Amino acid sequence: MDKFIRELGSNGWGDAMEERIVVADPVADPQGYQRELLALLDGQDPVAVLAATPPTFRERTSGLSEGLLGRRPAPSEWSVAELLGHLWDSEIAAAFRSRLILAQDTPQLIGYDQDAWATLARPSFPEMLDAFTALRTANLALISGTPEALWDRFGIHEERGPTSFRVLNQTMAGHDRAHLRQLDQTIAAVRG
Ligand code: NI
Repeated sequence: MDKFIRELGSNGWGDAMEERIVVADPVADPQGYQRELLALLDGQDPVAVLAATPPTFRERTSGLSEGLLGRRPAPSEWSVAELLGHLWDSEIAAAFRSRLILAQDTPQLIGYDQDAWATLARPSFPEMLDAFTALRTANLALISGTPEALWDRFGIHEERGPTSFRVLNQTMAGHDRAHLRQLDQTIAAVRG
């Protein structure tokens, strides 16, 4: 998300891995990128998809050694731990943006440099997994507890324009699916 949804943008490490999952360049073609994430959702209930991700991530990574969790499949691709860190950062951003959309009138949804965030200090893998799970649970409470009539409230996304609460949730669910695929590929690659 160059600024906003630069998914491992063209200069970021992890770029190659993400490109295998999502074709559209998130910086050059943010609308196409969003369409691809929504296509990954494939009409499924975003709440169900979002709820399934933390336990799925936990299950697929249980038993992996610290060494494997931290191993990059290639110098330019994220490790499992770095991938979780990206989901954690995305969850923080979504938590803030969804609250802006619901509580303020057409707020600006400012971007962040995900590659720069990825360099910041993080908790250990188990702590981050617990934190991600807890924040996702809180965000799901917000989503589930928000009346349907409010799902069309929107903010102005820096790159994608007007973005409703509904589309934000759907995009996050598609983003989960993209990165769970990446997770499977990463685990297979580092196990060798
Ligand atoms: Ni991503």
